[in-house]
Amino acid sequence: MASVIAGGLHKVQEAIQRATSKEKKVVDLERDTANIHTKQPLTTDHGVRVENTDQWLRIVDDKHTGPSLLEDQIAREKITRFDHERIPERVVHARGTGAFGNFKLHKSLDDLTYAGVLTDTARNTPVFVRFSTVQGSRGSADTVRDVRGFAVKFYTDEGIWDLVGNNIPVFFIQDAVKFPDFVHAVKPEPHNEVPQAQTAHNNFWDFVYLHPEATHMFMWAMSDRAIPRSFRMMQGFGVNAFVLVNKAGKRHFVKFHWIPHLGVHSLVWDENLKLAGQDPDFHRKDLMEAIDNKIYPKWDFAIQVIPEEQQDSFEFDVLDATKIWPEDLVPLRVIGELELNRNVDEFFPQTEQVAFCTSHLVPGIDFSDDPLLQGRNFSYFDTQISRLGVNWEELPINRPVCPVLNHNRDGRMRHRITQGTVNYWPNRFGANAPTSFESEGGGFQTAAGTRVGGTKQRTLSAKFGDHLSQAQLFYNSLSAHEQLHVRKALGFELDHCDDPAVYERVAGHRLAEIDLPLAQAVAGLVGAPVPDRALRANAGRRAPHLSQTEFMPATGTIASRRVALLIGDGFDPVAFAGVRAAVKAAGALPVVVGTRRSRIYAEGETPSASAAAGSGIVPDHQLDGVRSTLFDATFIPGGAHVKTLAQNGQIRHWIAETFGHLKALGATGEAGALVQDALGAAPALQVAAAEPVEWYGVVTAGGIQKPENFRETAAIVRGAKDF
Ligand code: HDD
Repeated sequence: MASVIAGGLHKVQEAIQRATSKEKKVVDLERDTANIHTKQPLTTDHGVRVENTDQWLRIVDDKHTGPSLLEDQIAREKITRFDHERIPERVVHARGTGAFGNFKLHKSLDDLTYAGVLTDTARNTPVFVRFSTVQGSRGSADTVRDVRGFAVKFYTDEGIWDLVGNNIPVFFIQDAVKFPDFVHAVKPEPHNEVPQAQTAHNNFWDFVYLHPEATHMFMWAMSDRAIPRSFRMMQGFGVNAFVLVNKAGKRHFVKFHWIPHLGVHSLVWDENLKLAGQDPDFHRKDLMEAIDNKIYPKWDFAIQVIPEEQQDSFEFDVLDATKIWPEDLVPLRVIGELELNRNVDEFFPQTEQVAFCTSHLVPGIDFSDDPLLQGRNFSYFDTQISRLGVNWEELPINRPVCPVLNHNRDGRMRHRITQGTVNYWPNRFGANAPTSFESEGGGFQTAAGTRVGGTKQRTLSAKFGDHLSQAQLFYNSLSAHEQLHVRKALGFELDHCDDPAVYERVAGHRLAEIDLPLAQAVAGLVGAPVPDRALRANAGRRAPHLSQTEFMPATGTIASRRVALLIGDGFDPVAFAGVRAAVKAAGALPVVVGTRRSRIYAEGETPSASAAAGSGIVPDHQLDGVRSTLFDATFIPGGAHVKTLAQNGQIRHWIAETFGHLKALGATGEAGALVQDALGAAPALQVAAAEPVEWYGVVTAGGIQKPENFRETAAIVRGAKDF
């Protein structure tokens, strides 16, 4: 019998290994990629050419009517395949979008770990990142108030490392066994499957009231963090405490962070509500658009480290996922960079079939005893079997770029073919043996030498019991306008709860444990009894980097921002061309919105002459096709077109809405007066006198005008702030 110990790798594996580290996943996917835009004839799934896919085979009479024949195997194949196109959506994080990219380590962590991906600064590690919302179904809108998933699959030379995080650094629950209760409570209610993609309902707020451990996270979820402007403009957090192990076997606890180069930015709530209807794909299109335009989103990769022996040195338990490690106590170390630079070729086999597992670690990284992480390690692998089948790791998007060989066999849809006569270890050939880390620099070692002892109990350490300190810390650390937004978000959410047992207890009790003025304001808004005393002292402690206003790019940039240029016949071509060129030069995306999408003519151009001369502008959109909410800024050039624009209610609304959403508004020439006029008509909103008033300006060719120059200034300014 021939020996089963064959030398070398399969030729595809050899090609992958020969590729530069950046290209490894590209080469790996090529073998499963086909291009439909070819002259190749249409075939059945079994490869037979077909002559007709448009008419089902029938027996017909002379009028060409008659029954369809089951015999038509080609029609049956087409219909059957269609009938089975859907797979179960993810039980949470069902709606998402993804992209490929690259991870580059800048500073080796060889003092802390022997993981190649965290020590080898020469290598590039290909990644696939999937961003998601949590509550909504696959078809729900992007711009909802929700936590965003930030899941990163590293295709390392030592196997897959999945870092499955969120854009909020803490979690709702401490013990994984509570996850089904939590998800049932947050998802649409069981009797009517309402509401979709929202936490604004009785069950969610009932759950969080009954679980004080959820307080910290729900405060984050009520903040602007839960309504990001873009996936590209949010932080990511590994949330759980992991462990790094170095060559000497020393262990450190670690938390992982992603910090966006573009800064952390959010929409305002009114924009979210409108965008959910106007463009439910706003975030996924934003990511694809940026990558298509080569404005590749980037994040710094940073870690916080606590040596194992300092585990008990903090007020909080370092293994409690409802707690941050405040950065004044545990500073961040920036060690690398993530860039997303390639959109997927096809959504289903890539973004939908990608499957993450917290249990997928590479040697040198290990789990901590965080009780949430321990349970996650069970759940993810399990859910992938339900979604994709037991051989889900063979799918192109999920398989590693390093060789895979073991004695796991068979199961549904197995397609790897393993040659040889044995499928067990040890075997008489000594084939495919495990490798130890020490001798061959390979094998994953679980927490070598960790001693564990104790009694079986269903319990957590006493420090897990402090549920409110960090909720206060977070709220105290927000800027005044962020606090206002939290207040209004709570007002919105509890307004959607119609059971007094829910909104009265959250507003009157839970919030009074965090901040009395907050509790009073929200209780007043939602019709709960207004508390008259704080239920917990608030010493006003703050921590750095909890307010997102602290995450601005090092140098101000409008790169990748969408700027609308509004024009009608008779616009000023010089101002238009100048601003369009400047916007482009700054790396932003100018989008021309016209009163129609057919050619629009500048001042001095006559349609017939211009058409002949090939001039005029063909806008990207017409006014009915888009809304101000889809843009970060608007510019209106002067010119005779202003007369027409001024008579258009949609234009006036556009201007007021842009201003109300605190976006830059630019105008030259006659358009300045139009802007002033439209803003003078902006609705006056009531804001309590105690609230801080800031002013916002409008850039006109004449410089920045303070709002007192506008009619009904105070109302406009307060209205803008209050949107
Ligand atoms: Fe989870 C998906 C993030 C706790 C069970 N989770 C999922 C995804 C993200 C997170 C980003 C989507 C992955 C993708 O894009 O495919 N989950 C988190 C974070 C948590 C967390 C940051 C707290 C630190 N999750 C958590 C617990 C459990 C789960 C405690 C169960 C005990 N999560 C799942 C899941 C999902 C999932 C049911 C659904 C789809 C999937 O796994 O692949 O297994």
